[in-house]
Order: sequence, then structure tokens, then C-alpha cells
Amino acid sequence: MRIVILTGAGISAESGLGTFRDKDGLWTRYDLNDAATPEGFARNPQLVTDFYNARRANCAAADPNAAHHALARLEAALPGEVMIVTQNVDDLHQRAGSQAVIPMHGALMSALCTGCGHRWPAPVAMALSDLCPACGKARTRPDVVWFGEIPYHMDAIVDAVTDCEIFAAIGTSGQVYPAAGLAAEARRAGAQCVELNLERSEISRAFHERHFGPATLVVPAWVD
Ligand code: BV8
Repeated sequence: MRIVILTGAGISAESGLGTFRDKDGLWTRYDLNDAATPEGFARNPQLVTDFYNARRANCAAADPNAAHHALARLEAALPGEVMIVTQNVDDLHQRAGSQAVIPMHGALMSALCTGCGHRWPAPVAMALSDLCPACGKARTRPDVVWFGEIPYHMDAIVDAVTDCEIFAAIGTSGQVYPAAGLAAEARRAGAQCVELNLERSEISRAFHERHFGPATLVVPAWVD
């Protein structure tokens, strides 16, 4: 894979979806231990269901922005050579037309049965009483990776990151692992590393190049 691009909440900020750690970000309004851990879900499944239903409604009402569209143009111009690894659980990359997208933290628009492991398209408003279409049991949860859970597709991600010519990170604070460690892995493997972010992040020192500004400005400028 020639170009691997890690995206975080900052790429979707200008689409109106909240980030996590900026001023009035999601983790300033919700305790992540209550809203984004298996223990939190076990303690209060309704609070977690409501939290994700609110985000899913926001996501359904949002549109991809110029940064998402620029990445889709890049992939169309370089077929088979561009992969997006997104920390985001929104579907804005896919709706902008990007095909090679690995949602390492899962997807808001997907539901998961904790009984049989079946996945299906989530209704915008999920209910704990929703029955799994495969096993018929009411054991539904959001199909997202919570803190303490293992991100999806890690082998494929590490293979791509350690074999790319260019590694870019867009709109991430670099505070959540293992995603935040991918830049250093790419650099160690010899990739040219580029950071596109509103401001310095926890991982800025891992990059050879840094472009600061809103994603809808710096990403099209970098792509085009
Ligand atoms: C794991 C999905 C083991 C759900 C998310 C104790 C117990 C267990 C684990 C740990 C522990 N201590 C530490 C850990 C590891 C933990 C972790 O890293 N914790 C942190 C808090 C220290 N990680 C885990 O638990 C992970 N699993 O470790 O399993 C393992 C791993 C591998 C192999 C074997 C075993 C699982 C982590 C996944 C958690 N789920 N999300 C949901 O979305 O609700 S994480 C959550 O934060 C988001 O998904 C996001 O991915 C992540 C990072 O946030 P960012 O995307 O960076 O967003 P943030 O708001 O932080 O920053 C926004 C950035 O954008 C800023 O820099 C800002 O300047 C910029 N920006 C803003 N506006 C713009 C902009 N940029 C451009 N333009 C703009 N307009």
C-alpha cells in the first residue's frame, strides 16, 4: 500500500460531529468510563444506548466535508494505492466515496449481537429490546470498540502501515493507543510521515512534515 492515512475525529469536526477532547468535546460531557467501556455498558446499558443513538442521529444528519471528498479523489486517482485507517465510527469517508476504509474502532451504523456475534445495519435509534435477526435474542450492542477492547483488523493495519511509502495522520490528538502508535511504526519502517491537524498533537514529533489548519483547508491542499 503506497499511502496509508489515519483519520481521527478532527476530520469530521467541520461536518458538525463532535470531537472528543477539544473544548466541549464528547469526553468533556460524558465520562468515557460510563459511555465507552464494556463495564459501563454492563452497569447502565440504557445510558450507553442513548449516547450512541444521539451520535448516530448526528451522523445521519451530517454530510462528508471537503476533507473526506479530497481523500476520495486521492483514492480514485491512485486506484489500489490508498488506504484509510479511521479511528472514527462515523460513515463519512464511505459516503464521500472512499472504498478502502478500515474502521478500526467499529461503526456507529452497525449493530452487534453479544450472543451469536451477528452484525447488521443498526437502526438510527437502537433499543435494548431489539432482537438479533440471526438468533432472535435481545442481546444488541453498538458495534464499536470500547476502551479495553481490541481494535478491529489490527494485523491488516500493521501490515499496511509498515509497508507504505507515505503515512499521513489527519485530525487526531494521538492520545488513544494502539492507533496513536501507528505513526512511529510507519516512521520506523521508512515511510514519509505527514501530520495534518488543527494544532500540534501528542504524536507530532513522529512526523517529518506537519500542516496545521482546519482539515477542509489543509487536506484538499495536500491532496491536490
Ligand atoms: C486496547 C470508539 C488492548 C467508540 C474509541 C487501561 C485499560 C485498558 C486499556 C488501556 C488502559 N490505559 C490505556 C489503555 C489503552 C487505551 C487507551 O489508549 N486509552 C487512552 C485514553 C490512554 N486503548 C484501548 O483501550 C484500545 N484497546 O488497548 O486493547 C490491545 C490493543 C492491541 C492489541 C492487543 C490488545 C481501544 C481504544 C478504542 C476506544 N474507542 N472510539 C466511540 O467512538 O465512542 S476511542 C475515541 O478516541 C475515538 O474513537 C477516537 O478514535 C479516539 C481518539 O480521539 P481522536 O480521534 O484523536 O479525537 P480527539 O478529540 O482526541 O482529537 C481531535 C483532534 O482533531 C485534535 O488533535 C484536534 O486538534 C483536531 N481537530 C479538531 N478540529 C479539527 C481538527 N483537525 C483538523 N480540522 C479540524 N477542523
